[in-house]
Amino acid sequence: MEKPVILTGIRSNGELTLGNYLGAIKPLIKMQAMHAGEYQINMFVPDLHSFTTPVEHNLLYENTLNNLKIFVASGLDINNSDTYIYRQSFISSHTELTWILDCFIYFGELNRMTQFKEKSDGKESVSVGLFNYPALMTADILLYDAKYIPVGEDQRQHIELARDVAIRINNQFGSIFTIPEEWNQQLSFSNLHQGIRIRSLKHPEAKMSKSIDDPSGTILLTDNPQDAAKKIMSATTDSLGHINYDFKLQPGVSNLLQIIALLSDRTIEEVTIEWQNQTNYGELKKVAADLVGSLLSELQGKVKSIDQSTILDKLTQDEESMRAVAAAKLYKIQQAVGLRQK
Ligand code: AQP
Repeated sequence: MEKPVILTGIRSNGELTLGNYLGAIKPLIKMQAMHAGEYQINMFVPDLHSFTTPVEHNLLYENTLNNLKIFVASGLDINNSDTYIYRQSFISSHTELTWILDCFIYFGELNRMTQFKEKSDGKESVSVGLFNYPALMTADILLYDAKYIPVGEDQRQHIELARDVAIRINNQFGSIFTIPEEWNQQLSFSNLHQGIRIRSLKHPEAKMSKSIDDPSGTILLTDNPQDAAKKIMSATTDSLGHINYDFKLQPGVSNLLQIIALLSDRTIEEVTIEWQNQTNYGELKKVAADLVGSLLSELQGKVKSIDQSTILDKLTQDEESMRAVAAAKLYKIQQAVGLRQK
């Protein structure tokens, strides 16, 4: 029997942030360590998704390869025979399936997506690509029959859409797609009680994001560790004067507790108990700054030692394998909708 698939991707629309690392890269690497052998792991770069918001097009190709280096430096074992890395645009079935799915996804569904609303808010012109982002993501997931998709909380609605669309198509045409697990199952598979959402250090009510211009609120994985520590030391907190994990009342403090828990591999409960009712925000920031500084120093050291040609060889090999898998799935749905003979 084929192994169940775990799939995740990160756009290369900018430099990766601490939010990407804690919300997507680290959970995937943990999963690889826990489940290699039992599951197939697809770690891909959605390079087509990368310009649903404006990017520096002359940097996109290199950014994709740099991101892959960061995954490897973070601990992704690309020599593991169940792990595949690939670029979305190198497998044309992704875009072909998207068109078919577009005809089974309702306008209202895409129009309700929080990410679309947030990213289009206040913009004079918004691309159709941004609107259709979740349909392409649904294709990314369904082409490979992915069951588990470890992503941050911000992607929850998109996973739910992929699940709804798989159910809708299977109901109409028979069993074509594997149905991704429900959100709560996704969380328990990652050993989480709730989705991870790292906030901006300056504006802790908003998520830390690579496409929003918020330099003092965002830690880039390429930041100099001393500069990153300074950003944490000047993070926005509050004037309540005690430390509690409560995103409504104390978003800045809670964000720091969350960063500490994730970087020290402890639960948020353990970290909260340690700090509960303490009053020294400076101490809390210092602990977070030290952990982030160590992460960045270690990661940046490893990135330097990674040989790009090994990554390119692995990409070429895996893209060929995944092209065949994706084409076979595409053919099934083409037959179902009447584009190919049954
Ligand atoms: N702040 C965050 N906290 C937790 N997880 C996060 N992710 C992103 N930001 C945070 C997770 O990282 C993965 C990358 O997703 P993406 O790059 O494909 O798209 P995105 O969700 O739009 O991520 P970004 O980095 O915030 O990009 P921009 O700024 O362009 O929107 C996903 O698993 C996401 O959940």
